[in-house]
Amino acid sequence: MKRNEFLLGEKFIVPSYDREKLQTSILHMGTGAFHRAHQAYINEQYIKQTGDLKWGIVGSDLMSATLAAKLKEQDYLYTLVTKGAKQDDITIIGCIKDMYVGVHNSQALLAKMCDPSIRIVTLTITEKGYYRKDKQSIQIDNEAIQHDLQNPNEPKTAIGYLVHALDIRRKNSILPFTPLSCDNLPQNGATLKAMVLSFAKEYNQELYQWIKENVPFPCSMVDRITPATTQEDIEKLEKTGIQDAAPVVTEPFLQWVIEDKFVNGRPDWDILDSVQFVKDVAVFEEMKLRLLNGTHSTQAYLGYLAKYPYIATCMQDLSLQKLIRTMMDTDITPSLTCPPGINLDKYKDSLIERYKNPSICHRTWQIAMDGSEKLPQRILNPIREQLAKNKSITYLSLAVAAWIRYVSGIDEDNNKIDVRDPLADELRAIAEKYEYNKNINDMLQAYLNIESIFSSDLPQNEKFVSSVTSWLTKLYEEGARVVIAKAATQI
Ligand code: CS2
Repeated sequence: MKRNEFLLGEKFIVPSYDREKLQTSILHMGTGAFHRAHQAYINEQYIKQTGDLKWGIVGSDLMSATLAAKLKEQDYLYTLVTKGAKQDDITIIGCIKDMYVGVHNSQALLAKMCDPSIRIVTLTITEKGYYRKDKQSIQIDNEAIQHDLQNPNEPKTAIGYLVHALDIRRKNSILPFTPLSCDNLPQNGATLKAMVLSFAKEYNQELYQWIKENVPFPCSMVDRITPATTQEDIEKLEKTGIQDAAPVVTEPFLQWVIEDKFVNGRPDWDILDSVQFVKDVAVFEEMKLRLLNGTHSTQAYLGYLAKYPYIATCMQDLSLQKLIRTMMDTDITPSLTCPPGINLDKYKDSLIERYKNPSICHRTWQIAMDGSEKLPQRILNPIREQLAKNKSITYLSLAVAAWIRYVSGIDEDNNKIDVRDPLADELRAIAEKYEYNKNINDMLQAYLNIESIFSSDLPQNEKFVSSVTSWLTKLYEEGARVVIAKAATQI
């Protein structure tokens, strides 16, 4: 394939704007499928519609060179396949112009972040990339964080890069960039700020003060269901004549709600209907994190146990579909404030429709990853709020029980589950120690005693503990499919 060109049938397809002239002012950390389906797509549309060539993207990957190498081969162009229930749309994205690999050359990435041309640093580094100890503090004793405190020129973590790059910009009187978190965390901007400040405080008091006074950390809510690309996706695309080693497959739905707080300029992404700049993102974030991500995780654990490979398969089980829709109404909605301009009933119905999309093969196993980092904001915070209001926690507790059953590492046919989680070893060891279902009460207590997940309040809440115990017992005795079916008949 010729560089800078994509072969489609007999024609070469390239973006309609002059890519040579595109400047790069955004640096993105964590250039995975989600970023390429969401922010990069939005940015591409913005460039096409406005002709503004200031806002190209430089990608980065902190951990692996694999994707960067594939993209480099095709001059960073890639195909975005949008799969509707009826038809596919194909867009060639050109706004990522280059990519840095931290693990190979951290100095080059750091230097790029200090370049005055970089005005925004966006992040999709997943929940565990924030090294949260609690709301305000970073895991200061973590090996990678310690490494970054001691090696300012060669950081490893995103937080390390941000702090050291901001420090160099401060010392050279370069305007800071705006760090913009695009991860599924509550108050993601405030969380990023807290972790950056917690690190900076340990590193240099003056820098800490400067960041506090000069760097805004807008929150944002991001949404587009984007499964990991498979070999099959690549082969299917090849049949249409497009050779792309790194395409992305996504759904039609798209939303980005951003707090309007930038220090060094920003594109008017909101010329697109799917983007909004607002004063307060919190209500949007909570709605999405609980209604979408919370029910996604519930389907991931229950669905995996029930042998449903994809979210769309979960939705084919009408009992599970009913349970998830009811969970949204009874266990989640009472904990929410309705965001302006949103009709919650329509939003919930549309989530079910999105989950049903048969062309999106979103594996339950993929969503089940990193549950110890996801559960608190998706499931446990709503549980706390529902308990305080004396509202239902029935299905939220079922989600917790299914997670415990899943992280035990053995499925209902006694096969090993490939549990991917920073705490995977610890989680499996608990199940082994209590011999799985032989000692459910003690085993459950041991799980609930993991403070970084459940804090100290939930293990002491009788209603919560008894509800999870009862579901976990049923999951072990009857299996996930029966539990789902019986629960649905009681709705
Ligand atoms: C999913 C999200 O993998 C997961 O945990 O819940 O990636 C989800 O698909 C996105 O947040 C949708 O916007």
